[in-house]
Amino acid sequence: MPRLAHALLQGLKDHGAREIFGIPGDFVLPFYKVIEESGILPHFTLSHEPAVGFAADAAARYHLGLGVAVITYGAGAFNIVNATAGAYAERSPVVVISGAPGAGERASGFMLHHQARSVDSQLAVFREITCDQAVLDNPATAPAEMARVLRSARERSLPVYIEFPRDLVGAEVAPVPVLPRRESDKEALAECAAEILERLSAARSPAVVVDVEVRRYGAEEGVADFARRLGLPVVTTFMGRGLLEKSPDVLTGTYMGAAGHVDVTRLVDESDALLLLGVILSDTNFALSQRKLDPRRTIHAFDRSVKIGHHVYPNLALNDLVNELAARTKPIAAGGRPRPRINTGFPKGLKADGTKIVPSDIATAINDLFDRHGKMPMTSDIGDCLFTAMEIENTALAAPGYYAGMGFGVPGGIGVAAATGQRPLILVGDGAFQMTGWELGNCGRYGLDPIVVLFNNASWEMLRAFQPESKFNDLSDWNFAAIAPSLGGHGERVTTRAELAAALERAAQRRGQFSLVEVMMERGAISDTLSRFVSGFKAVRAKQTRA
Ligand code: TPW
Ligand code: MG
Repeated sequence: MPRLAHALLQGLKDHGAREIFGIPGDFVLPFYKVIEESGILPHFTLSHEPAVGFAADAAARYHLGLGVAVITYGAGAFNIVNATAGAYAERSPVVVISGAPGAGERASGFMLHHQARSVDSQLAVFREITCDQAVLDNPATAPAEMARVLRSARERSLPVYIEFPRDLVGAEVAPVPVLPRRESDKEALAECAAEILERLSAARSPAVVVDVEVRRYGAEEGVADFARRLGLPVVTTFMGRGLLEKSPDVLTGTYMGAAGHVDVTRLVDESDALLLLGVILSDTNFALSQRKLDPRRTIHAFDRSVKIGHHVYPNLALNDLVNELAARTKPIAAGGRPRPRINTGFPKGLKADGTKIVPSDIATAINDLFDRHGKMPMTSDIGDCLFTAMEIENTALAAPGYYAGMGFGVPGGIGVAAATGQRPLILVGDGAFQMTGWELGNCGRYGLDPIVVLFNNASWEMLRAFQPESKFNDLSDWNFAAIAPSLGGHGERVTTRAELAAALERAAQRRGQFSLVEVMMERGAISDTLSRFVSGFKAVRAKQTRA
């Protein structure tokens, strides 16, 4: 019989986990020993638990398996709450495994170190931000509990919580089974797909909007295939930017309402049959719409249910729906419905001169870099860097576009590099870099060499854009490029377009250590996309206050 720790690790692997991120502590030291010595999954330690959570989240977003974060009880677990909440909001299947006191300690009558209020306060907190939980305090039931929780994570693409008492690491248990996936009801699926196709074919201007669940469930190719067959235009949400990277022929652009390209906005706002696939109906995605999402003209597939008009089909997996739609669709005859051609081109050909840099120049320089060296997978933090990313060619991107928690970019990029072996491009502002930029110091140990583009405006500029009168948004200049060598990387600071282009090219050539390109910009110099977003938001708010 395997031991509980081994069974858990093998169970994780069998459910699609590919690596572990973590920080040990005494409540999890025995499990950590097994992680290291068994070699069942590679593991990466970072410096602060928020980063562990972000890395596991970004890894899952990229390889579509499970992200795994292993932390200690209390101090470690409470430190990862925010990252777990973000993963929940953005539907990323992160398995949070926390060490915990053993049965004897729980009954000792002492308050235990790292304990907040009661021994179970931590479980109560994680109940709120995970979709399923297991406390492995009974070796007889632990395998079934683990199997259920890991299936939940996969099926719902949401974080789960496993609490592992440290005295049971060596307990003998049965292996963790992989439970069969719950099938969608065949009749409901057929009826639902037929109804959707009927609505789409009766519509004058149908369109498809895709968001993160389409990626989480690996349905990108299926959606592209279906859209191609019907000649339907597809747009991503703000949050879903980077989706359908490999199908530019069906993708029309990114919908940002008043902040986006007028033709893309019109396509969505004026559509009379809008198929929303895996879409989070959030303010960042839809607050700037010119027209409310009217249930009579929307079909919404999300969280394993499909809402059409005023009725709901429960328990339909997104992949099943997409496959069923494609299977029932004959390719339209040539000369069928023409897909609207919208040119939402992105800037290219940076004039490498002595002009000061503005955010859109960074997008241009990166587009040029991708032209020369091929696209790189990206992560972005929240800040103007994410709005600038909308001006970069549609490229795989993981970013907190909806939850908007700062600190994701750098550790997220480290997670992507560790999990996929690819070299990522990380976009981050100076404020966010102050939170988690240090984590770059861990790249050297693991041979990771991301390129980091740091938007340094010595400012919390996004906040300033909303509230220009406040002086607290002024940050000081920390000279981040100078810190890079002591973290094992290479740093350079650029202030002109010519320096920016040259520094990016050098970074692309330099392998084996991280490259930090610190781009100095004036306070107040924001991207066009952010500027439109802020004025759109202010207008919505003013309207709400008046109402
Ligand atoms: C964990 C609130 C949103 S954007 C922002 C703050 C403080 C400023 C970001 O500054 P940065 O980028 O990184 O220099 P830029 O382009 O605006 O200059 N705490 C957390 N998350 C959020 N979102 C905030 C505070 C915030
Ligand atoms: Mg800033």
